Amino acid sequence: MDKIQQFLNPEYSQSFGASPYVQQMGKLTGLLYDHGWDERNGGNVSYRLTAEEIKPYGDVHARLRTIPIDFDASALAGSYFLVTGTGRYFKNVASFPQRDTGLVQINPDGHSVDLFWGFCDGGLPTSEFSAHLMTHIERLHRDPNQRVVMHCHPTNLIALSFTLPQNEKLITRVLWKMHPESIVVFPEGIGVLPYMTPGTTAIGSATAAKMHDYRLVLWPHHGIFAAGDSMDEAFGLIETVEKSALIYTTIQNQGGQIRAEITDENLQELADRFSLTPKAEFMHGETLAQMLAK
Ligand code: 2HA
Ligand code: ZN
Repeated sequence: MDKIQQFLNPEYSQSFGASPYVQQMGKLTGLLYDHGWDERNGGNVSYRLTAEEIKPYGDVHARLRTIPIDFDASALAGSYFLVTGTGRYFKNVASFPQRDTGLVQINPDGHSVDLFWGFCDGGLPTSEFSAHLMTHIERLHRDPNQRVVMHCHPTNLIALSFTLPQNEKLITRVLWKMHPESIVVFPEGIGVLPYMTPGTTAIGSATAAKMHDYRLVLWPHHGIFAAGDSMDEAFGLIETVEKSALIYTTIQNQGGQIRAEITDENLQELADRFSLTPKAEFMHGETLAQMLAK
């Protein structure tokens, strides 16, 4: 079908800007901003879409330009991503989606993407696009429904990366013991990288390697990466982790002395009640009082 036929065919007449995908992107980036987790141009989100899903929209079928990427994403060849733009402010995305987000498709050779919608002022995908795409590749091996990668700067979680040892077992157990929801929402725990320079393929591949075992990866002193099968799932993972980190901060503000806690037995009861298989080696260890005394 040529472009004029496409334009005249009512089946292809909807505008992608009005699609639920763009609407959700605007809503969630706004919520991330409202929570204070994406100051200025902080944060980035990518949302994998299929050819079937974008087909009904009339304004996404002409290639606008080709954008190089600095690693081999051929494992995602043909996939579409609605992605936030580099330097764009999350507080603005809902009002200017066609400027601050773009719909791209990964080219067969994996070294470039074609832009089909958005970035209308010449914009480019997020500086963390390699970390996003590598994470999508890794998570798709674990979960064929993998859809969303979300990065943001949750304040209490970042603070905790300065005051706790950067140890996956210890950080996971502290977060699990802050609130019963935590182990239910992320029974596999949270991956922790060393501090690394953002926007590099090195942090991208290190993040993706952690995504083999986790859906949440802490970037110490910087923020978090979350992967999920929907916007709600990725956002929900981050919300739950940050709520636990807020309780940790509040405990410190109340003097930090632990007099009672969610025990390892309590964690096991939660696992049994919700039929979870938490990471076994994280289920037993020091008490919260011992962990926080260091
Ligand atoms: O997009 O958050 O990590 C800005 C960032 C980089
Ligand atoms: Zn960041």
